[in-house]
Amino acid sequence: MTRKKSAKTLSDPTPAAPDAFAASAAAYDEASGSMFQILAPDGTLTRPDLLPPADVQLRLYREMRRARHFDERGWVLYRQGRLGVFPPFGGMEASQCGTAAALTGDDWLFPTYRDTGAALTLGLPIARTLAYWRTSPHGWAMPENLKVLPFYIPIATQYPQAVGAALAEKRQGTRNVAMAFIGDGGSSEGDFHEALNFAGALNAPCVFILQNNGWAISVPTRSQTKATNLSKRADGYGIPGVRVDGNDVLATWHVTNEAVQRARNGEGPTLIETVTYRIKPHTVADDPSRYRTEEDNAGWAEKDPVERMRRHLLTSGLLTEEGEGQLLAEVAAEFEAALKEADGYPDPTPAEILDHVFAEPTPQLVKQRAELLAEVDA
Ligand SMILES: Cc1ncc(C[n+]2csc(CCOP(=O)(O)OP(=O)(O)O)c2C)c(N)n1
Ligand SMILES: [Mg+2]
Repeated sequence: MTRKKSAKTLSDPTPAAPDAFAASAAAYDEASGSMFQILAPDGTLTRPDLLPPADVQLRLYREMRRARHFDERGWVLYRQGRLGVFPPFGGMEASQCGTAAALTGDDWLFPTYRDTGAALTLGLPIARTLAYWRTSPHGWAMPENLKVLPFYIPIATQYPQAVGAALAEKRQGTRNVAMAFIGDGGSSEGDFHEALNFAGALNAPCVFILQNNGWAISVPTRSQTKATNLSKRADGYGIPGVRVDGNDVLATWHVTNEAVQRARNGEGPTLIETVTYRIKPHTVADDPSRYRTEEDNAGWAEKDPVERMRRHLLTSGLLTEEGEGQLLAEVAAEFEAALKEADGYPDPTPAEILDHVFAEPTPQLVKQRAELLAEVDA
């Protein structure tokens, strides 16, 4: 693949020029290694031998539909002033739901701000998730029966912490695993590399998901690193790395399921690069037309993970149009009930922002809390 070389550097503050290389091309660059795939973008099977049982296929579709519904309703609620700024993930459902669906409720999930689809798949209640993006404390504390960490906003910190959780499980003699998500941008942070080395050296039961969605805010993957196949970063740490079509939910589930089983069996960590695309803006408050072109986005709508799986299920007869109508109605009803629940939570109060930082507040926080309350009262 030939591509015009861009002179743009990371320190260049100007938006990407129209001739900047296309992130989409980078993600699917043939020279960077083939991707594992089961379901082609047109909904036909490239590996029919690896089709999971019908109940798994239907669950994967349902989880993607739940995630997409959240994403779509989230935009509307944001515009109505009923949800704060949140990072959309529409188009990345296969990358998030297919991977998280390989876990059970006894496993750990360390999601980033973009991984609502993964958290919902593992069972995080929708109402709690809405509360999180409303900055309500009801969304900060995760349910006690679930080992899902609050969405990480600081890039990459979750990776070494996931290794710690995995090692704790190992020491306790369980077969539970820890799964952590990170973006292409985050995979250039030191924490990412330290975590992989740490997990490899100590054979931690970890599954590392690296979602390569083509962009770290306005910086395309190709400008972030000279590496063209991020899964190969695993080689440096002696652990397996897999590059998978991140818009193929059968592929993401298959690969992750294998990695989870290996981790449970004491065979150590795996890095999975899911090659996908951030069709949407970085957050609902971002304007990507400032830094990327139609050419960058070209071809990605056709690779949509939900539509791809839908075609397959309808063709194979596992789903009928009528059955899908019922599924969508159930998904919508579940969301509206959760929204009602979230609407019933009391509004956050100013000092609560400090109340949940430490079990025992530090003297500085006590002082700041008093100052804050005095200011609010005035
Ligand atoms: C430690 C840290 N540095 C910088 C930021 C600002 N920041 C927020 S999102 C982002 C880009 C991350 O891109 P990527 O890892 O590809 O994740 P994506 O947003 O694509 O899901 C940056 C730099 C941050 N939140 N934390
Ligand atoms: Mg990214």
